[in-house]
Amino acid sequence: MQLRTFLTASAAAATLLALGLPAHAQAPANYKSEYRLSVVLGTAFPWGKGAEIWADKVRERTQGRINIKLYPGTSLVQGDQTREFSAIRQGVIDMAVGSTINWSPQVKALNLFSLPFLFPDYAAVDAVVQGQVGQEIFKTIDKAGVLPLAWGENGYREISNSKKAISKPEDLKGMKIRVVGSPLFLDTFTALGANPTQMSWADAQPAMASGAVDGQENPVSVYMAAKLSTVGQKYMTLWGYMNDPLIYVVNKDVWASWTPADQAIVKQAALDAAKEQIAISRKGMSEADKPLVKELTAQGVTVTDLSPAQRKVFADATKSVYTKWKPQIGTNLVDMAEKAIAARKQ
Ligand code: X2X
Repeated sequence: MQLRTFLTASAAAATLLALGLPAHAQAPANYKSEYRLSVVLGTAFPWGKGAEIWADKVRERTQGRINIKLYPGTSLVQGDQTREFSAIRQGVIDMAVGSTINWSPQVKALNLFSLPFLFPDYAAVDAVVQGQVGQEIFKTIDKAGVLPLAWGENGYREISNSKKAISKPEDLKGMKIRVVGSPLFLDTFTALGANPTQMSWADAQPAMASGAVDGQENPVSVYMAAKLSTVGQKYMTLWGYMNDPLIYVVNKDVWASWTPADQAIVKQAALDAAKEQIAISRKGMSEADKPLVKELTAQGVTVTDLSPAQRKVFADATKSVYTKWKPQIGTNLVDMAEKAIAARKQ
C-alpha cells in the first residue's frame, strides 16, 4: 500500500471511529455518498420533521451506509411542487415525503383525499390510508413508477383569509384564494363562489403579504409555523374540508441498488418515522380542547369553528365537484373509501 493511500484509509477509519461507527459500516461501492430527499416544508413543520426522523433512523440503523440529506422547498425541482413526482420517477430526486395534492397531476387516484368533505374525522383518515384503500393506492403509485413505503400526514386543511370571518359559502364570494396543484381545487373554490388561483407555496407567502391573494388553505400547524398571521391572515375557519396525507417514497433504481437488509431497514424506518410524524402533525388539533386553536386565538386570529349544520351547507355547495371527480378518481376506489369510512371505529 502506498503511504498516501494508507494515510487516507486510516483517516477514514479515524473519522468513522470519531462518529462512533464501526469500520464495517462502510457502504457497498455502488452506494451514493448522499441520497437526496425532497420535501416542501422543512423541519420547522411536522412534515419536514417527519422526513428528518426518517433520515436519522436510516443513518443510525445502517451505521452510516445510507446517508440522507433533506432538500426543503422542493428545491430539487425549483419549488415546482407539481413536478416533484416525475422527478422522483426520473431519479432527479432519490427519496421524498410528499403530499397527495402535489402528486395528483400524475396519479389521478390521489385526488381521493381532495374530494370535499369526504373525511369527517381522523378515524376516517386512518380507516382509509391504513386499510385496503391505502394499499390499492400504493399499488397505483408503484405502477406509476415510484416505490411507496408509508403514510404520513400534513393534516386537515382549514381556510384563512385577510378580509372577514367565513361561516357560509356566500362569505367566500369573490375572494381570491391561493390553491395548490390539482384542478379539483379550482372546481371546489369556484363552486363556493370564490376566485381561486393556483400557485406554489413559495409564491403564496409573498402573494399574501402583498394582498395579491386574500386567502389560502393549509393545516393549522402549517399556518402557525409559517406565521401566516404576520402576512395579514387574521381569519381562520375550521371546516376540515379535506385531509392531506403524506407518502414516504423511494426512487425504484435507488431501491434496487440497496442490499435486501438495507431495504428492510429503510422501509421499517419509514413506517416508524411516519407513525411519529402523524402524531406530531395531529398534536394540538386531535385533543378535545384543541390547544393549537387556543394559541391561534391568543395571537389575535378570529377563529370560526363550524357547527355540523354549517359544515353541511359547504358540503352541499360542493356536491357537484364530488360527483364530477368521483369517476375520474375511480368509482370503485371512492366507493371503497366511503365504505371504509362508514365502517370506521370511532
Ligand atoms: O403548498 C401547500 O399548500 C402545501 C405546503 O400544503 C403543500 O405542499 C400541499
